Amino acid sequence: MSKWNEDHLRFEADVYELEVYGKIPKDLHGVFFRVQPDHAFPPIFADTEIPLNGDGNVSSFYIKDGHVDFKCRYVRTPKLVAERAARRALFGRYRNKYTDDPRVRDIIKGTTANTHVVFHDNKLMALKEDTRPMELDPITLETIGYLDYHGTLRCPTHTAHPKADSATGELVAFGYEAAGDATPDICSFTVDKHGKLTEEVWFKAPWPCMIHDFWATDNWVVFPINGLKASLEQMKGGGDHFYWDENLDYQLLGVIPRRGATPDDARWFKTPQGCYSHTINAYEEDGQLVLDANVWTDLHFPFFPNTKGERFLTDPSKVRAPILRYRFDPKGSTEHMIHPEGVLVEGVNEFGRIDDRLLGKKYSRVWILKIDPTKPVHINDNGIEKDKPGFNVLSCYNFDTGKSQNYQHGDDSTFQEPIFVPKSEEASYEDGYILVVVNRYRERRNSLLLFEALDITKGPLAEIKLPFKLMDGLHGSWVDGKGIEVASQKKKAKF
Ligand code: V55
Ligand code: FE
Repeated sequence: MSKWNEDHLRFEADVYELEVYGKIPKDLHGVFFRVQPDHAFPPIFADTEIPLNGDGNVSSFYIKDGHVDFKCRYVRTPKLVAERAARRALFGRYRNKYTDDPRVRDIIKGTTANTHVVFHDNKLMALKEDTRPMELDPITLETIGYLDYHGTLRCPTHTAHPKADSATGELVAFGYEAAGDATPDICSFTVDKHGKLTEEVWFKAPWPCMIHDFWATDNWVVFPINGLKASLEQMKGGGDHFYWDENLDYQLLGVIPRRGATPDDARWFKTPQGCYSHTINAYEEDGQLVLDANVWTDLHFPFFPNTKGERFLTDPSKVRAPILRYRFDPKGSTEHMIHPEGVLVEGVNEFGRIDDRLLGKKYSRVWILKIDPTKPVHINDNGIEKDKPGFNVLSCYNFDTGKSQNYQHGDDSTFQEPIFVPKSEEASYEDGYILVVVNRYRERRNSLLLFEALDITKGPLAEIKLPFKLMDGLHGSWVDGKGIEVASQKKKAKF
């Protein structure tokens, strides 16, 4: 028997009035949405199943007048609905339809809505990069159905990391493997504030690979092309969707204009070996593009095989993810390799978030998780005390001063992705709150911590305790209470 049922939450819950220690600012009103991949059924290929394939279980923390209510619901993807009806898993390996049960193969897509929750055009969307956005009711978390941006979306895939432009109200997005599994086709598009596509360009990357995130500035979009390549042959053989090309000694940045682009406008800049995953932010300065990201020094998903079929070769004690900054002319020569301007922060850095109002614009701060290996995390694993590496440090790095602030929540805690919450629409940039879910291993439950963004070292203003343990989640968003009210009024008017 696999440990599947111990490691998963699998329930849907409403918790009214979470315990609050400390003080939540009285005027803070809104909802923090986040999602965790949470297998609803024992996987068919249990021994080689990967966490990226868990069913999307979305949670909401509704904050108003100093009180917090919690809710979590599975997204009713066609996969979950079919598997619930069958009372067992029907879908096979991650993004490999050739391993699905013949009853569903080629009929239902085994996709999971498990990566991000984003609010645009008063609609809440659960996202998975291999398909379209799934709309959820922001109050009840009920699944409404797939969104096609009022019939304007042609691309069958949609990144889980679209970028909202606070100046124009647009959502800048793309899909990869856009012409089918393992195709190098990218569809880059823009959705306006009314939820309709206004820009769309299709072009081909030099090879098909996992393009999990990207950068968008006022005038450019940039796609990180890494060595985690997609292979139709491998899928047809019953294997994984991706393999790691360990022989590749460079990566690429694919640059294309954000507006009015044609396929020929795409340009590919060579960058040093590593593995791109999440970006932090990008902006334009003096005609140059400035791109920030934590870049892994090796494959960050060790469960994927390399070209020889070998897995788990990445040494977790050696792999790093420093924060790098690239600066180059998007119209300049692609002949020579572009090197990062510098390593801004050493070590393992992941899940960086900024004040989203500054996406694509010049900014100063990132709030990000770090692994400090000198401070192991004490966990109690079925009665056995042991140490575990993990994201034990919440950090804020200031790009202007080069200084960091760090915070650790006791010796038994790791963090999930932090998010930035503006104090009000008018509040100055980066002056807000940080909300972050913390895993508290001794208590075997989670808390939501609320910090003053500009000084995390003084500790949380409030610790909001859940009565149970969540799984490690991925990404989430803060939605202002006004947005939620508009969405719920629209719904009342509709039904
Ligand atoms: C990621 C997560 C995914 C996925 C591809 O963090 C990349 C990266 C949870 O699913 O399918
Ligand atoms: Fe992600």
